[in-house]
Amino acid sequence: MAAKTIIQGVYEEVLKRNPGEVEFHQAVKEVLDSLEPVLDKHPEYVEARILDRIVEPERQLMFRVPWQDDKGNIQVNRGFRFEFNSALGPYKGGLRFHPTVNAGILKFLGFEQIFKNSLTTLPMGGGKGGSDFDPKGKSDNEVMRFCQSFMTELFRHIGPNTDVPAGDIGVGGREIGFMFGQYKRLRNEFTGVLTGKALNWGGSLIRPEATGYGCVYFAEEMLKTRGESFKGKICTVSGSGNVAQYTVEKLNQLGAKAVTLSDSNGTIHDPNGIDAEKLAFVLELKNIRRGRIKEYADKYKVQYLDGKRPWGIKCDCAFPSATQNEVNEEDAKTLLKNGCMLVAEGANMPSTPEAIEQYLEKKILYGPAKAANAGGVATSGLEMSQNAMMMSWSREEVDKKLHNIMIAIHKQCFDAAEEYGEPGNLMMGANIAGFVKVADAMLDQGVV
Ligand code: NDP
Ligand code: 2IT
Repeated sequence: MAAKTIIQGVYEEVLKRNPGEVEFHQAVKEVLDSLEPVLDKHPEYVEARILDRIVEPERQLMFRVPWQDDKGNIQVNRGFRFEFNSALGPYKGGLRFHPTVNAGILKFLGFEQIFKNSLTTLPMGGGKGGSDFDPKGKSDNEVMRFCQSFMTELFRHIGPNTDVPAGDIGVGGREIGFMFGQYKRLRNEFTGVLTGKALNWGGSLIRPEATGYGCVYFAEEMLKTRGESFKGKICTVSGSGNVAQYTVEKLNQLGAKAVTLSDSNGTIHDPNGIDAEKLAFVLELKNIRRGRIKEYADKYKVQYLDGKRPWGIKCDCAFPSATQNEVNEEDAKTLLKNGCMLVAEGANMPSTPEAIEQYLEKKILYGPAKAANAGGVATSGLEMSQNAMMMSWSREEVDKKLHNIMIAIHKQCFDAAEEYGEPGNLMMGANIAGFVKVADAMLDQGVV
């Protein structure tokens, strides 16, 4: 059977088995569509039905999370963990707490995580979890009670050699702390079961910075292929959370000028650049006071675009770092019209398929999420290594390892794109290089 027909068959089965899970369908389609030349070269993958197996999570957990709010009312949320693939190592991937979380969202994220983790060069399988709990507007005590209840079920399914969760949207240092405390209490064991921990109880230096720094390191490699650098480049960044914050910091360090940040309410545009001092204000605003980005516009007297995303602002490079499908076809056309020459994805699947088509057609530099934002999980892998050795590396050591990993990821994507006849197409390169490593491990391990 022709590779195209096989891929079509697997995709139709995914649609049938996972009705309504549109984000999952989207993530699967992008990967499958890249694999035609791989199946042509590797009939053994078809024989072993690797595609049919890889789109089905190894295990799916869904559970009730009851907790009591500050007024004494009982609240009920839903908890999930999708343990997608363990061919390369323990399941690894973040937890997302956001009201839009459902099975389809977490399956898209868990599926992406398999290939992303494969690209990191470290031994990690893929998984993702979370809850439809909304941390916005909740007190620290409410967040703690929720996290304790969530972990009271999750603890029996995870472990340092089984499944190692971390943060994602709505889950940062505070939430990881509460969940770690409850895990330790239930197991009577101090182990590296979560990553993104604080420094004084097993965390790794640079983990908070890693996704943003890594994304900029990756983009720097992309620029080098065209003899360019970040010096003087105007950059737009969306989001104002963990990934966005450290993307801006690294852009500043490399001589670029970051001019936007956003949240779900709107965008700020600071043509003079978000310098170190203004960024410190953003960190305090977002990580401690947990306020809205509009306050930046009020404080620094810059433009606030109510209800808008940053893609209408003229830039050389764009860093979508908020959420999935935040750049659509129209946005992509606007970016291109305004001369944007690079898009590097800090968020997971931030560009719609139609937006990606625009980037590829115009042959701008496009760094797909599973490669560009892999620095976060890679540094989680480094945190796991340090925990296993009961040692901690210096800031410089971790940063150097992260930087080298991002260079290696770029090389894998670049080389795979060449090898499979799509030079310069890092999306195909990422999908292929990420897939081949997992597929080979699955072949080695038999029908499991
Ligand atoms: P945070 O919770 O720290 O920040 C999320 C930011 O994105 C906030 O500014 C938030 O605004 C905005 N946002 C979230 N959802 C929406 C939405 N539906 N519409 C508009 N804005 C939205 O999360 P992170 O920075 O950790 O994550 C951002 C992205 O990066 C996600 O796609 C995540 O999966 C991805 N990622 C994260 C990694 C990590 O290590 N943390 C690693 C790799 C990828 P508001 O406060 O208004 O909700
Ligand atoms: O999407 C991601 O890669 C993350 N949220 C980080 C996962 C991790 O295990 O560090």
